[in-house]
Amino acid sequence: MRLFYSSGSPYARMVRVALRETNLLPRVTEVEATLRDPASAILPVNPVGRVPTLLLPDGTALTETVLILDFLDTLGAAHRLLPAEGAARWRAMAALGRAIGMMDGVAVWNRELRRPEHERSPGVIAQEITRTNRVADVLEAEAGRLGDTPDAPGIALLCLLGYAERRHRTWPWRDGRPGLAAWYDAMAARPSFAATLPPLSGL
Ligand SMILES: N[C@@H](CCC(=O)N[C@@H](CS)C(=O)NCC(=O)O)C(=O)O
Repeated sequence: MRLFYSSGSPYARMVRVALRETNLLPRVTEVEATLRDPASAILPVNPVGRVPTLLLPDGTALTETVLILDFLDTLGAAHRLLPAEGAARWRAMAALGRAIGMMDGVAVWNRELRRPEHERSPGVIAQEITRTNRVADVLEAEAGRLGDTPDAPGIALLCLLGYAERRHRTWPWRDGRPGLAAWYDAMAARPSFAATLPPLSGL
């Protein structure tokens, strides 16, 4: 299998951390790919052109982080990323969906900031700041319940906050959120996280 990723992508990092936590990395070749580029190595296998893309041996190209994380659980690793069934599975999916929804908001906010100033939408930025802080405040209120297991929801939240630390520092996410910050600092020490550190950006 081949995983197409870019080093700055928090979504691709979720899959890269999961591959390390499940010890599935030896079964996957990680391929760094360019984005928004007509010559990108992703395009011949996936016209969507986004990372993460996981190319299976039969040529199926799985795109979308949640689908890929769910697929990894079918490979028989001892460490599962999501419960196999029942209410626990849907609770974990809900937590994962919430982290991804928050990540989507941060990604839109970040994309606006990368535009020339005269092309930015103050309305979109304000909307995504509100969304992001709203979810972060709920997470802070529930921080005592965040476990220390690197399951799919935990990995997604960790990579989201890791993105805020390295590539979206305009958001002072730690302010007023000591529980979330303590959880992040403890989880960020994991080797899977250190091995996938994104480059710093100017934002
Ligand atoms: N919904 C997708 C989002 C993935 C995504 O937005 N990836 C970005 C990098 S962070 C990308 O590949 N952008 C390139 C593009 O939009 O062409 C997922 O969950 O995997």
